[in-house]
Amino acid sequence: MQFTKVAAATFFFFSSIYAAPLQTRASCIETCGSTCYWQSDIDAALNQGYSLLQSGETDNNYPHQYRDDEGFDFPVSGPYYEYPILSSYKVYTGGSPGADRVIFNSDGDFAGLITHTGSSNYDGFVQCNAA
Ligand code: 3AM
Repeated sequence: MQFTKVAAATFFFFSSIYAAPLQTRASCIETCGSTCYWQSDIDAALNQGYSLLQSGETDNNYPHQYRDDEGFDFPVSGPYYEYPILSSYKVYTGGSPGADRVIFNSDGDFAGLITHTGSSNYDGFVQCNAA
């Protein structure tokens, strides 16, 4: 009896530790490469990029205009701007931009997520996918 209780407690302890990373990303909505982002990650990246755009500032040259040479069909009109969204889920404030970008327009409307990961050209982009 005592052994069963200890075994059960041990099981629940380890299952809670190992399940935690899965649970914390369970609300992700869009996948770029192998990274799935929450709505809150996207909002945070967009807000940072748009606030820099409004103040005319940049971090490591971001945000900058995205010309949409790929011809993606975004639901809002341009001109478009790109800002890094990081696979660490931290807000970008300079340094390596990684491969993933949030695209927004001059009104700060969300246009989409795109990524260099999976593009046939090194500098090219593909659209991220619904989770
Ligand atoms: O700012 P963007 O992403 O439009 O061309 C890419 C990038 O332009 C390339 O370097 C430019 C300036 O940062 N680049 C940067 N990170 C990259 C990555 N992870 C990348 N190209 C491919 N993969």
